Amino acid sequence: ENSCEREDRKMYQFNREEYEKRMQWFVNARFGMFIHWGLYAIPARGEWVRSFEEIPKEDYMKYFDEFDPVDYDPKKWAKAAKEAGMQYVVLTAKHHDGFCLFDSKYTDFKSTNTKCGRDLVAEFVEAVRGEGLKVGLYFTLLDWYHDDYPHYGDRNHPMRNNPAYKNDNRDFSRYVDYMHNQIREICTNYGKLDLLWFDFSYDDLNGEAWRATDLVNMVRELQPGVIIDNRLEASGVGYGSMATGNPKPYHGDFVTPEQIIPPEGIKDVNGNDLYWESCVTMNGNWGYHATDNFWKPSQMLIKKLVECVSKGGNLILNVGPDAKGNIPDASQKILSEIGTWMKKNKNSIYGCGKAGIPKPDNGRLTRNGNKLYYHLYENTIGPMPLIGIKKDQVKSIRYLATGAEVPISTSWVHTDYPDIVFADLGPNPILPDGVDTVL
Ligand code: JFZ
Repeated sequence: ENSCEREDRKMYQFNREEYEKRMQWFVNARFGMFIHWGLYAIPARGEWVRSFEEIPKEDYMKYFDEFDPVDYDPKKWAKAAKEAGMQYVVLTAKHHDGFCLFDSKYTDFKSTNTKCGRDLVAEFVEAVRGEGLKVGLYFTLLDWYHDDYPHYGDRNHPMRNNPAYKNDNRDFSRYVDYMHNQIREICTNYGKLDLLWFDFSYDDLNGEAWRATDLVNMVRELQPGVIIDNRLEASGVGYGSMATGNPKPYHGDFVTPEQIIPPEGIKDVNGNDLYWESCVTMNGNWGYHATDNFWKPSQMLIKKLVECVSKGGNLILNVGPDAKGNIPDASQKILSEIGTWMKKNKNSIYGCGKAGIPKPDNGRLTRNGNKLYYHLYENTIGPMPLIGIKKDQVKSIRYLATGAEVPISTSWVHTDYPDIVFADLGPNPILPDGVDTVL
């Protein structure tokens, strides 16, 4: 099927009301899990290993021959996500190496043709839905396996123009047909998908080079409620036309800052907030890496989640399961520590957004309607000033984790500040949760 044959299709038209409606769950969720998993879990040097090490196709095939994730049990992944307080999970159905975790009829390079013989995506979507979470699939626009893909696609990498990979018979249009066909399979064979995460555009490979309008029309027809990232047009950097006030049909629904939290949230040219999701790794790699032990502490990641919410965005935190299909112990530990905090403090995350008050110097603010959540990061000496909050706006103050009352201070100490509300955290205020105490 090509673009001409699709003329009868209903063309996607931007509709603000439908847009806000389909974004509702995503905005309320605020916290998701990214899973990067594929053949590259075997070399265990990250998902770019084939490109970075310039591994020829024949040599990479040994991982295909070996692939046998005996411990693959996506119910465990889904449970781990849920326990951490995450509300959606996105799995790499296909990453840049071209290996499909789903049973595509357009390639032999797929999990069903390995020792494991399973459609890993089918089991995944079922497991995630089983936990009551939203389900998403990541799908690469690049494909280092397909003979018609022009080059390795890393703008900084020598392999991109490596003459050894020159092939005058490449037919890019044939590749795009292949890509569209596989996305049609993804959108047809796995039930209702909540999110699609396409990755990524660069140089002249963006937008209509992928026949993106056509692609989005197809996706919207097959999956009417799905939300789509912005990388059919933009990449990790750059917001795309969504921010210009003149969005292209394939602008996507949300912006995808990568390994960064946008300093001041993200707005379009007219000053309206855009939907965004920071994608962040727990160590320094997306795919499993055997020797990367630079794990971010869970206390820090909790603060990063709060930072995203306080700036009006989401956080999708990554895990890279190993070759057997297990989430690494270090990631598991981080997830459960975040979960402990989330169990008590989730109301300051779900459904919350910007507070509309400047960030206080001792923490961050999130808001849900008329409830303000004060994430306190520093002890105070004596009563704690609630800067930016007017007296008549404060009805009561509670510790979110315990429900315990925090009296409004009447101490003589601060009579010099008649307009500031002080919270009385007691004579020797100690933050009960140590790190991120929410009032
Ligand atoms: C991409 C992938 O290459 C990576 O493996 C991972 O899946 C991540 C979530 O997304 O990373 C990118 C994509 C684009 C840029 C940088 C990293 N970019 O354009 O700068």
